[in-house]
Amino acid sequence: MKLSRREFLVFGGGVAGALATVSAPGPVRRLLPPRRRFWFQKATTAVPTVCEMCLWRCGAVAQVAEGRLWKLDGHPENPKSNGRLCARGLGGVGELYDPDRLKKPLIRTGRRGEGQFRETNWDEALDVTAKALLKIKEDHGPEAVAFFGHYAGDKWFVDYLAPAFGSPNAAKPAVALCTTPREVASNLTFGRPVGGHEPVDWDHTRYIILLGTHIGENAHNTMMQQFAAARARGAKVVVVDPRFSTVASKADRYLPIKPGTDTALLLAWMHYIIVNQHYDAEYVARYTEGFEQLVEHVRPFTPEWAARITDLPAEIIADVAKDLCRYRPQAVLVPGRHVVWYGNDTQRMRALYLVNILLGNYGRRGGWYIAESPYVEEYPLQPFPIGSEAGGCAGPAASGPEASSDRKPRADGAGRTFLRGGVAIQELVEPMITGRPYPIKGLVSYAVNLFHTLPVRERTAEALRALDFHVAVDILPQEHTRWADVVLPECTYLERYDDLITVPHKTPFIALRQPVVEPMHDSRPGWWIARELGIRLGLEQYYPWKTIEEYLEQRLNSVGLTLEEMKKQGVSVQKGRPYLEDWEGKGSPFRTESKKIQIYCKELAEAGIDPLPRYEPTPEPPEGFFRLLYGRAPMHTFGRTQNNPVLTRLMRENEVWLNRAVAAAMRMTDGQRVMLVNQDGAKSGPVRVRVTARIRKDCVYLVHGFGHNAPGLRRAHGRGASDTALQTRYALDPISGGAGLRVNFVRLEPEA
Ligand SMILES: Nc1nc2c(c(=O)[nH]1)N[C@H]1C(S)=C(S)[C@@H](COP(=O)(O)OP(=O)(O)OC[C@H]3O[C@@H](n4cnc5c(=O)[nH]c(N)nc54)[C@H](O)[C@@H]3O)O[C@H]1N2
Ligand SMILES: Nc1nc2c(c(=O)[nH]1)N[C@H]1C(S)=C(S)[C@@H](COP(=O)(O)OP(=O)(O)OC[C@H]3O[C@@H](n4cnc5c(=O)[nH]c(N)nc54)[C@H](O)[C@@H]3O)O[C@H]1N2
Ligand code: SF4
Ligand SMILES: [Mo]
Repeated sequence: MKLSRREFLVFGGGVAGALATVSAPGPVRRLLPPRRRFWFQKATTAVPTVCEMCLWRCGAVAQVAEGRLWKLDGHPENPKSNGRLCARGLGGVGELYDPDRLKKPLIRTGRRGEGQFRETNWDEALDVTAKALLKIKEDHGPEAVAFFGHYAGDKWFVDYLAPAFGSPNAAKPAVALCTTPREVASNLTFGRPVGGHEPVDWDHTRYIILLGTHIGENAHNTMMQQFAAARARGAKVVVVDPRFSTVASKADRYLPIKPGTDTALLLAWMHYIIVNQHYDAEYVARYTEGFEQLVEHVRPFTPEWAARITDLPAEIIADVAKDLCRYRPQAVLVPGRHVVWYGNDTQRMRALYLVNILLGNYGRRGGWYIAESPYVEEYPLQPFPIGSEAGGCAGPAASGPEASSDRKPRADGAGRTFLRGGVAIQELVEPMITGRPYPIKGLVSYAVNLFHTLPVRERTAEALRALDFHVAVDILPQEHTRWADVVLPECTYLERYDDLITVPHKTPFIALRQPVVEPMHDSRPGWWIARELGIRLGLEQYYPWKTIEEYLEQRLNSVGLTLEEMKKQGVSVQKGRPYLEDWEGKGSPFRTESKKIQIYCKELAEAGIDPLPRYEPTPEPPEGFFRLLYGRAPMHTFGRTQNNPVLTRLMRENEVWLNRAVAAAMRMTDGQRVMLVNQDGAKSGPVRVRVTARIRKDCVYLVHGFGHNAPGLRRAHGRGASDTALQTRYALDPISGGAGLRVNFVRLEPEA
């Protein structure tokens, strides 16, 4: 597909880059096809910054000329990018120059959801917002205003403005829909989080197992690079997935597991490794507690037992276990990231960790390294009235003191003591609808795609209808912005500073996001919006800094850096302690009570929960229905890039994957348009059918993020189907508060 000259002019050089999946940095000219060269006759300036086209946050280098961004490359020294960007990173140019962006502050004139607004200036928009939030605070207390956020800028709202305002209801809803179970399981087992950058020691591993996690479609840049390098080095790969994913096509073994049965497979692997005494006995004795209980626990879980549940041959289950032991400790089961699947997800993650532990790979070369955060001090602020403990998709944020309010409807306050950072989603919106345990009347939403991210859309709408006031800070006219009273247009990551990007890693590092061009339209950076709002809310004492430069300078000085230097280099890498040997004589890396790895989890036992993981079946699809599975496509991020002029050209809409034999029996043909209807009658589509042998017969598959119905997203509107629209149920993980989304079923109806 070729661009027209006009589109090229509008969207600049990023197009040339986006069509190649990755590109090395270098003189811009060399990377361009010769006939486009004339656009780049002028010299460009290279400005290092940080990509935010997804949450991985790679280092980027922007090529800028005459105030215009022409191209983005990967930062060569940033460990996240290692000189490259993924297709979405390259397509950041399209986000900056998307003509559909929010351009001016808006005030609602019609009913919520109607999308009727008038344009206004920043003063009025901020004054109206502050007045409404203060009124709610006066009438109901500060906790009656909730703050939802995601992405880097949520620091200014969820982690800063909310606790300064005094609201404990500061949440990153994406957490409970993404990583919570693996983080909670990791904290219970190792006393450490997994963290935003999965600490798999790709550089040395020889045997890799991927459960679900679909690297390559899940396009986290460095992980794709490291996976490819490991594979090229000869590492063996096993993929367990009901769908023959892209990465399955690179695997030595593909296990088409029955959806929802992974815990049984993991238990059988433990059984095999223990019964055959193939585990790392020295490691287990030295670093773990509770192995004896595990030996008893897994006795019944033979490969034959698991074969009946998982639909996989017992010999293959045993073979893989044998191989794992042959390659240990350079053998690793990768944690995955989106791990809210069926509701029993913390236990599945515990099971995955336990197999790794038997292989003795945590803290060992070729297994899991021990990730540490870089050292850098926070800006010295006077303490907030309450602590901030919201976590991000990338794991729990730095937690402050426990929130003092006993009137908080948060999951950790409601008896689920294991929940840190993640918030069970029903506890986010119920108080808005029912006023119980106390009312939430106001919402500040920052970069959360409420209607695409949260399941049970009808309830989200009900909650938004019930609010006294909703202010949305976004860059695009997404559906939820139509449900706001005030809409504040933020500028994109390419037009602003954010707080320092600090990454727990093998080599912990700090990176700087800085503007590469001036803010377009009447948009403003998040830090500025939050600060201006804070001052209008009477919170000046928490904003002793006047400019973001001043704030960043102070933080950087704490590690002997200056802003001037960081603006040039973009990144500063520190030394880590990735392996157990680096900890010899320096205390235990395991921050559990016993300072050992908890195979048997006492904390769970005390709470009356299985201290060792057990397989729990998930309900089967009713007759005529398929389980709805979903995942990523490499050229899109969630529901935020379907309008991106560059990325839309790479993938315009999603398709519903349907097994070939099933399609034949149903007389469905490839490319046919259908509506998807779920068990509760919710519909989405029309969407094209992709008839394929690459999926089991009991499920169908959609790429998440399509099926937009906001008219302002002119390119995305009406294209494809939305998995979220079909998720009218979820299975709550009782340990972490995560919401398992793969418990919805759909049937296909030919389009009328
Ligand atoms: N391009 C792109 N990349 C992204 C993102 C993006 O938006 N776009 N988002 C990023 C984020 S925040 C996240 S959380 C990650 C998510 O990416 P992952 O963590 O890799 O997501 P998963 O949900 O584990 O993987 C989806 C796969 O699980 C398979 N699957 C479904 N059910 C089962 C089952 O019962 N058992 C097994 N074994 N497999 C199953 C599906 O067929 C699909 O191939 O992606 C990240 N990377
Ligand atoms: N059905 C279903 N639900 C899911 C998932 C799924 O696969 N299927 N995945 C889950 C997972 S793993 C995750 S991590 C979450 C992701 O959840 P979200 O982060 O909510 O997903 P996005 O669609 O990326 O929404 C980002 C929002 O921020 C806006 N935005 C983008 N850039 C900026 C910016 O610079 N500033 C501001 N102010 N706004 C910006 C976008 O327009 C969009 O409205 O979704 C979860 N929910
Ligand atoms: S993985 Fe891609 S989109 Fe995400 S930060 Fe890196 S380059 Fe940007
Ligand atoms: Mo995620």
